[in-house]
Amino acid sequence: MLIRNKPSWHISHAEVTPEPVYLARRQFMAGTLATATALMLPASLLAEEKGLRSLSAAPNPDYSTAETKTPFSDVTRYNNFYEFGTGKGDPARYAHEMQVEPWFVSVEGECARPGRYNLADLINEAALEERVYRLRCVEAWSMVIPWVGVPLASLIEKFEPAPSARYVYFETLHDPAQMRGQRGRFSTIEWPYREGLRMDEAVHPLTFVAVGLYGRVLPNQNGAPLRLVVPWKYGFKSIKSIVRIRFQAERPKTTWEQMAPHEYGFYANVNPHVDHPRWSQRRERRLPSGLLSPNWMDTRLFNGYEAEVAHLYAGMNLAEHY
Ligand SMILES: Nc1nc2c(c(=O)[nH]1)N[C@H]1C(S)=C(S)[C@@H](COP(=O)(O)O)O[C@H]1N2
Ligand SMILES: [Mo]
Repeated sequence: MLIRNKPSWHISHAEVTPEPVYLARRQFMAGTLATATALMLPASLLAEEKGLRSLSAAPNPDYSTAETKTPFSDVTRYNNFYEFGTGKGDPARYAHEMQVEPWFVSVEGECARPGRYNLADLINEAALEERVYRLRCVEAWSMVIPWVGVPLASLIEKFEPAPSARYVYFETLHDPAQMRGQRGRFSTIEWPYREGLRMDEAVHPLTFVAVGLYGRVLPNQNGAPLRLVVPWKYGFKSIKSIVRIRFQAERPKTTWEQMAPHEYGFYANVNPHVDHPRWSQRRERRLPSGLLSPNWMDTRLFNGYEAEVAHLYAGMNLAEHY
């Protein structure tokens, strides 16, 4: 007998699982078989990863979690980078339209060495390290990503900030010709994307600037060629494709805080006890996550970096300064 209409629950893995998650699962299965892994990987995925220049970086176990890493395919296909669209797949689809070499960073404000720097002269490739950090998005999903880069403090010291510089401000490239999300009147954000840190947060040893991930240069969708990584704060603080750094006395106006101050604060420290007005922050979906294995877990204060960073906020009411 020919059953024309399968019952609704009779669906294959591929149908219920978002494609990146499905591909990642195949990759994982291949790994457990331990042989001929490459044969089971989708050719396109391999090509994508191989197409990126590799970077050698010394693993830094002191600053790395041993948690299972989120596969390359999820890290590079499920992104927030509104300059290329608001869909999670938009950055992977369109970020190749951005030219990342050469790349210049303007350094301004209260420091002894302002100027327009060529990124190639700012990052010493021999000093690169790998750090495996958790990344917790304010939207309640998270990943574990092996970043390649240097501590932000090592970059900041080159510019010799003045004692009056209490904050560091960052800006992303604003170029509608290369960033389709910045074109037209459909864009919701007032560009460029802006972020900032208090100086003590900026020079904290956990605060990192990434130029790569998974041992390769950063894919454009992840914020090439230079992006911030602040692992104890919600992902929106980790600004991508940085072209401007300014040292200043006043607290900078940052993109999400300006757009919706009741929902997104300047501090944006990961905190399971302070809910977003429209959803709970108590738990998070660790990617890869699918309908059959959503992979929910408890969110930790300061994203699990409490021992390292809690002192920065001693005496502060975290519900008030969210
Ligand atoms: N310029 C810029 N930086 C950005 C964003 C953005 O839209 N534009 N999104 C932020 C958000 S909300 C998150 S969660 C992270 C996502 O980084 P990933 O795509 O590398 O995982 O980037 C952050 N940095
Ligand atoms: Mo985010």
